[in-house]
Amino acid sequence: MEHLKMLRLLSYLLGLLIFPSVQGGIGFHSKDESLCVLQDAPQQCGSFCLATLNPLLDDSDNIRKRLEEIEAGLDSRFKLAEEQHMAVKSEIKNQLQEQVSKIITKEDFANSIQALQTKLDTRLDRTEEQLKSMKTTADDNDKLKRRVNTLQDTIKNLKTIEKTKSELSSQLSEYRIKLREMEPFKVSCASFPFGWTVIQRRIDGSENFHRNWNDYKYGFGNVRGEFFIGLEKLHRMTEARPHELYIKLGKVNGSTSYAHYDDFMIGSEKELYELKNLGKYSGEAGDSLTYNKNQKFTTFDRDNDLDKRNCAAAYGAWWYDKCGFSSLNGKYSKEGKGYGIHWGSWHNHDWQISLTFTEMMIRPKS
Ligand SMILES: [Ca+2]
Repeated sequence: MEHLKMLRLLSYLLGLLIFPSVQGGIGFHSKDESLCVLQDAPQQCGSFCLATLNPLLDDSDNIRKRLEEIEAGLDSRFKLAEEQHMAVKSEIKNQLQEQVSKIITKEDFANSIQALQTKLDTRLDRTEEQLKSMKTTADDNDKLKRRVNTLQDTIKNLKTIEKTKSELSSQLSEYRIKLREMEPFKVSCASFPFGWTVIQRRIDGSENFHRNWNDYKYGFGNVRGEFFIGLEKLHRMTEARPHELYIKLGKVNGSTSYAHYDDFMIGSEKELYELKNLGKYSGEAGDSLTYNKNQKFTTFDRDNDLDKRNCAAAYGAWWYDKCGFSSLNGKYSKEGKGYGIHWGSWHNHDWQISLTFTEMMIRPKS
């Protein structure tokens, strides 16, 4: 019996050794059920066990096949996983490349270049406009310079013309007169009215008119400025042919007027240079001389007037009656005030008014 128990134990241990790893995994029942029960006949024992083991051994093949299938499945899943990993990796790579390409694409670069080009073009356009403007300004400056030069030349020419005109005018404003039994003498021509010879001029008080008989006989002063032609010349000129008398007058305020007599004649020294004739008055200043017609000439040293006093001593040399209403050789007053140069009919016989301009002119009657 001891031997039987030992065999059964050995069989059990053998089963444990052969199938230690397939318990529960291959449907082998092992709990308390006896797997290899030795029968009474020992000679049948071996065959019995083999009969029991054979199916188990057959199952091991199945198990191996299953394991191989499992392994193959694992390989397949591993390959699939690897493929998926590669796919994901590839997708991420593509996405990264796409993102990178989105950050800097050719189009963006081209747009950037285009924007820069536009900015550059704008700046260039402005610079070109500024250059054009500067060039225009420079051209204008050149034009102005040329105009200034032209104007300067014109001014020079005008000055030359003015000088020539002045010289010609000076030459033309004077001419020499040769009268019977007299040395030739210069006389002044009036600029206006044209064709008149100036015989007396007061313009600035530069000449002394408080002079004696002899001075008035021969004349004095500068024919280009203030002067008196001389009574002897007036006698010779007006004796030779009939003359008109034109008198221009001016006040300190710039106003002017005139008086015209159409038949002016002066007597000889023997006649005391009498105002022999005047003719008819015309003009705007009024007639302040006809009253003195046929009167002798009086100077402070030759009293030929009809007044008790010497009218010339008070009012300057003139043809006086009991004095009169005019005195163009009186004292000069630059302020135009006081007893001096008078033409009463022009300033309401206000003797406080003194004229500051006179020109007596004669011309032969036509
Ligand atoms: Ca007198």
